[in-house]
Amino acid sequence: SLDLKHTRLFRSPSNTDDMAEEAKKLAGYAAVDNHVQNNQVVGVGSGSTIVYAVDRLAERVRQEKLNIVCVPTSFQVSVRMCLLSAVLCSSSLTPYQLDVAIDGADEVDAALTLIKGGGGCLTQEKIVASCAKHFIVIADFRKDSSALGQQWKKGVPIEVIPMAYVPVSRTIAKRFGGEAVLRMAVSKAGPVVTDNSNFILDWKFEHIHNWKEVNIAIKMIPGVVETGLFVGMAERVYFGMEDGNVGVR
Ligand code: ABF
Repeated sequence: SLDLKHTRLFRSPSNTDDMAEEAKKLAGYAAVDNHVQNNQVVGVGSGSTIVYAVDRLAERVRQEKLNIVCVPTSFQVSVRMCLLSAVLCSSSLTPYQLDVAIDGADEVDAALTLIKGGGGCLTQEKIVASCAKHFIVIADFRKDSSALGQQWKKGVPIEVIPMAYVPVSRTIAKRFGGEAVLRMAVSKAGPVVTDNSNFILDWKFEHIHNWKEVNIAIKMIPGVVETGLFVGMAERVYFGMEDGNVGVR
């Protein structure tokens, strides 16, 4: 079997400090060990934290000969999962009812409301999370906040149909304040295009909102595909902490 443990294949760039990497691993392993059993359909998100959960899932599949169907939301994760353990990956939500979905987040507040999409993926992740009996989130200590915006300063990602990004941006700023900025590719060659061929607006909000109400209101704006606000969806969040422990909320 391929030993990819020491590669940085699809892992976060080296600028993430080792403490955070270890914290991500703690959270990923804890979520898989506490929530994945044999004969399950498991949804898996994207990002760098989820890679550790994928590694642990693959390790358990091999060691315990688990029968798992994985529903990945990113090509990278499905490749890694297949390479590591030849887990059956379903490319679509044919198993519409998942037993558990595990995913990362950009920030988690006291009510377990999440900001997701900082990595450009949010819509398919929200769909997979919505189809799971249990949605489990994994994060390092830097994501653990008492209120959204406390640590994550890049705003709420909102996926929009490309032709509508200007009116959506203006409507959000007019109704809720702050500004919703079109996310540009690192090369500045043009806007970031999501896995669904849409654009992303990053809404830099100015104060705490009633996220349940705001999420619905933004979703209703014509042209909005999905918001990066996951309200009332996370059942449990595992935080890898700086001291080597795992916090659970
Ligand atoms: C995905 O990964 C996104 O929804 C979220 O923005 C990102 C978190 O990435 P990381 O785990 O690298 O912080 O779940």
